Amino acid sequence: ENYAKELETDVLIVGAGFGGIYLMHKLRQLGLNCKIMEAGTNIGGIWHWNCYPGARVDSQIPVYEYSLPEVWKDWTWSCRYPGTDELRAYFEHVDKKLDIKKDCAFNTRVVGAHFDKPSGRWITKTEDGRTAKSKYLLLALGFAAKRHFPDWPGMESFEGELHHSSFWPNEGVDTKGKRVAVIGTGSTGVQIAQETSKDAASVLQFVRTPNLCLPMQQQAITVEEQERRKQGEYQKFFEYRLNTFAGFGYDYVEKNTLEDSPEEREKFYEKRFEAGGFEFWLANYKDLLFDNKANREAYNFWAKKTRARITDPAKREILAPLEPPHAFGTKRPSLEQNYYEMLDKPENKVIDVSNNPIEKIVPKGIVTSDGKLHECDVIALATGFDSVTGGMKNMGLKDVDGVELSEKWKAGTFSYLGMTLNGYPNCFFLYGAQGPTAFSNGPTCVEVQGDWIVDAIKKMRDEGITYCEATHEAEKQWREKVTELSDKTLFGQTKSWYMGDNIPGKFREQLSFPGGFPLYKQLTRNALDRGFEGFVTA
Ligand code: NA7
Repeated sequence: ENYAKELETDVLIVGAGFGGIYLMHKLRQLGLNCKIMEAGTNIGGIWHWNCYPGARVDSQIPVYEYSLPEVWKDWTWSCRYPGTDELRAYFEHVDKKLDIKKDCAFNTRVVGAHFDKPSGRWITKTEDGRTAKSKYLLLALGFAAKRHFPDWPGMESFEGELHHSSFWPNEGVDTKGKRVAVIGTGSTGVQIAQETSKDAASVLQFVRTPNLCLPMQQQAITVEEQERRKQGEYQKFFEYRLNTFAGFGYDYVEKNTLEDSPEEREKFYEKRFEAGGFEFWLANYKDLLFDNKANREAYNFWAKKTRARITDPAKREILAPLEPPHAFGTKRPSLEQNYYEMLDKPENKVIDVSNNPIEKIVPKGIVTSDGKLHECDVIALATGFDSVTGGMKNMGLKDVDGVELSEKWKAGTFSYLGMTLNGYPNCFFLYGAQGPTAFSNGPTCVEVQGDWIVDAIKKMRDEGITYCEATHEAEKQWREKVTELSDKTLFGQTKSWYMGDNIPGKFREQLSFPGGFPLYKQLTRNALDRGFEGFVTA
């Protein structure tokens, strides 16, 4: 039935990751018939695709999982930051508990969708010519649904193996004794470099912007400890995470950086840094991301710590310069495990491509603009994604007037509440444009937005509303809100995927809602409580 040439359902969800699964589970409880279309061959979203060497989540458990007791009660992890295999096993557990797969059509790529006004139905088309009719269309694509491949000439001529991180072969790539080039220093590049260095002859790390990595402080966790924490502590923790700025298990402290003496500050930083994970980023002084002077203090501390780990002076200047490449935390820090010690080894190379960009790929390796050939056997493109908006712009979505979303968003993104669009009645999306997305923990974000979407659909049903469309006026105000909040922060100063800078030609703007969960929840709740404020309903 899921693969019928013409499928009819109350709710069609696109994407079977954290977001799509949550929506299906909650909407089934309302008695709605739901189907998921998923391009991959299994549930798991990004974890279905991510199998590059060392792939591991950068948010500690239990923050990176569903708060649903029927799921967490009998699931245990082996460590604070689980890797792909464990995350995939988690999704199998989720399926066992929530019975998701039976309503999924896998290998099903959506290539178009439009709202048919006369019938009040969304018509969704797949790559292989099937269609689905649904009352609601829900988009749960994740923020990284479209890969970014640089357009260097010669990629096909490379004699070795070349893969984008999110298309890494499931069976793996043999890197033993090979020269492995890693392009990119985001979380992905750092993990690939660390992992492949274990058996590679050498790692060549290409650095356009050094990542201001934080120590992961990976730790095993016993089943006993988790069972103990489940008695009361977990429930409170999940409630707490909904009320933190970024939906993690910690939050900024109610103090500005310069209020503390240099000694107190040093102690404070030391504690946060050594705790590992994002604490130094998200549980720092509250002005870290708002004030350049405060930020510089944090950067100086980070640089001191990191520089001490690199003995090679040239590498030290590239990876942890005295002058910050950008304000600390305005690009997502990667979590590292001995990354700096690994790169410091003489056999591994650090290649600065900030002013000497990669020009082409040739059979033997990578050529930079100074004409130098960097010979290698494997190339890992850890070059990221057309983040946040790329996925939705790339699936043939059309508004009620037949205008493509890619056209609507060409010179700036407009949404209302980061979940709805003018011209797209009865369509909702999550973990995407102008939601808390980039500044949030994924599972927290999909639960907050998922609950809102489910409540909106329930309200429509209870009030006999069959048509619900955001106004353009409401979109304009939401965009202003996002911009106004962002302008108070330091994010706009830095070139990053948060601002759309990583994709040549992409419109530069704040792509996510940077106001934190408490404010986001309040604003989105208001819209519902005030009777679909900002929407036209019928
Ligand atoms: P990211 O974080 O977007 O990182 C991509 C990296 O690739 C980044 O270091 C880029 O440098 C680099 N890049 C991109 N294009 C080029 C070119 N043309 N030349 C050299 N280097 C280039 O992607 P990830 O996959 O690591 O992580 C994505 C998110 O997934 C991450 O934030 C987590 O939330 C999970 P740049 O920094 O732009 O100079």
